[in-house]
Amino acid sequence: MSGNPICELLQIEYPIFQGAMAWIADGRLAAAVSEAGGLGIIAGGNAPADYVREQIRLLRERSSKPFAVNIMLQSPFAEEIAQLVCEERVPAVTTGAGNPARYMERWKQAGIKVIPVVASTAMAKLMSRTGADALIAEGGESGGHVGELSTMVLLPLVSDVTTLPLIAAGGIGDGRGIAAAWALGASAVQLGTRFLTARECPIHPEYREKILKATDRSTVVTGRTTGHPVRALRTPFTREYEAREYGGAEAVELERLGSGALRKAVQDGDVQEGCFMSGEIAAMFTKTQTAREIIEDLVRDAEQRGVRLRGDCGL
Ligand code: TUI
Repeated sequence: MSGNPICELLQIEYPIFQGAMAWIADGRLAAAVSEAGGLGIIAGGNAPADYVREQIRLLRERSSKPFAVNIMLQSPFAEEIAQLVCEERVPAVTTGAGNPARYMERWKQAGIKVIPVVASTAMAKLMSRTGADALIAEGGESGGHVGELSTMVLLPLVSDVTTLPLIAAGGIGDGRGIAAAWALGASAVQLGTRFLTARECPIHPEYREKILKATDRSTVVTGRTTGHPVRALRTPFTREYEAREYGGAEAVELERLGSGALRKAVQDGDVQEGCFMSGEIAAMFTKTQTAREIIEDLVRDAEQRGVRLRGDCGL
């Protein structure tokens, strides 16, 4: 049986990525996921390069398995983190919220596997031409900064315009989602919201409680008028944001309101002013587990639905 292309590319056991959640996905969470056989990803978010260097160090103290660093391309520190990953020889980079073309050659020369997030077929074509090793096709069911298309539509359309291996993201929570992702053309999955429930995930207990209590109507997308739509749990913050957004507020006022709100949720559990980013799939999760339990659960569940994630991954 031929191996899974993503497991072969990254030398990982299971084709399961942990989403790169800004302020959340640190070296400890990523190490736990990589140690369990998935791909742990450190989120650069809006943090400076020194923070990312420290997280890489923390991860390497805990795991010698492959991992990735995610670069949020709208970060003021994107350039310095782009350089740092070369110096640190990180095995793989994922990117989000923009076009990483200007960094690709540098990363390829450093031997880094490059896996951009795409939210459209145009970006998928461009990234295929520019030398990406694989693509994460992320649908608007996901949490945080979202594109316009749903995973159900984006995946097969992207699959039609590229021969690169695809990682499906957005709306995946269990083996059913994995089986669906395979049917749509993916050979790996990325889950963010499910890893918010991991014991190793460094979020405020209030944040975790909100995720565990979420229902199917709990998330909302704000910021469409600014060009930076964000999906988060419905809270006083999103209600205030919506009131201003639909009351005709300028983008700068909205950006000011949003700035720092994610950090307030993650670190302070601030239920009034925090922005609790979350995917739609939060409604599916009712308990905390270790990262290893989550991965083992996903592998078992996918197998029961006819998708084999172990044993044929080329290791
Ligand atoms: O990037 C994400 N999700 C994120 S980033 C983030 S950090 C943040 N913090 C505070 C406020 C706002 C954001 C939180 N969540 N996902 C990956 C993703 N990338 N989704 C969509 C895209 C994307 C969008 C446009 C990728 C490429 C793209 O190309 C635009 C272009 O330049 O043509």
